[in-house]
Amino acid sequence: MAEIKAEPFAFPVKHGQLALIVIDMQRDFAEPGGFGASLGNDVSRIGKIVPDVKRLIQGFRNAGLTVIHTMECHRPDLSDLPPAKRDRGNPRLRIGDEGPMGRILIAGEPGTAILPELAPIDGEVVVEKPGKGAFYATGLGEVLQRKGIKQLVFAGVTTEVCVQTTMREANDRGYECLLAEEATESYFPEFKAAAIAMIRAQGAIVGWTAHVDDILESIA
Ligand code: C5J
Repeated sequence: MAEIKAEPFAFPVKHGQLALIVIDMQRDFAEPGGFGASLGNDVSRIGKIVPDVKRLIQGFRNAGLTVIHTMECHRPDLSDLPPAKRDRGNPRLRIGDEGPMGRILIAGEPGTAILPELAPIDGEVVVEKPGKGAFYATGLGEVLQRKGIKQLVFAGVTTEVCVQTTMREANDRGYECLLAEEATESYFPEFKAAAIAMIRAQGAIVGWTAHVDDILESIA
C-alpha cells in the first residue's frame, strides 16, 4: 500500500478511497473588499498559497482522484444565516451587505466565487455551506458515501476556522484526514502553526499533516 510521508506517522493511502477537499478558496477571503478584509484581516497572506493549492488540485486530477470544492455562503434572503453569525463583532461590512465585489458571502455574487485560478472543472462537486464546517447543513456526507470516499486530503482557508472545523467533523464521522501544510493558510501565522500542531498531536487525534510535495509524490 502506498504511503504519504506525514506527521506524526505515515498516512496509508487507499487509492480509490482518497479525495481532495478544497475549503473556501473564495475571493471573499483573499481579496480586498471581501468578508475577510471586512473583519480587519490582511488578506494578502491567502493569495500566496494559490500556486500550492493549484498543483495539489492538478495532481489529484491527473491521478483520476476526486476533487471537491466548498464555498462559505448564504442564500440571498439570508434565511440560512443565524443572527448570531451576522451580528457578531463590528465588521465594516456584514454578511449580506453590498460591498465592492457584490453582497458579502452571498451565493452567486462575484466576491463569493472561487478564485479563478482554482476554479472547479466540469464534474467536480461544489458544496455551498452556511457554516464553518462543510458537513453542517450540506449534502457532503452523502456525496462522499456515494463515491466511496473514506480518506480526505484538506487544503484551503482558513486553517483554524473552516479547515479545522471540517477536519474535526470528518474525523468524528470516521474519515482519515490529512492536512496539506503549504496549501492552507490563516490570517494569523501563529494560529496556522497551532492548528497544525493540535491536529497531529496525541497520535493524530484529528488527523495527519504533510507537505504538498510528499502528497503529490505518493499519488502520482
Ligand atoms: C472564516 C473560513 N474564517 N472559510 N471562514 O470565517 O475559514
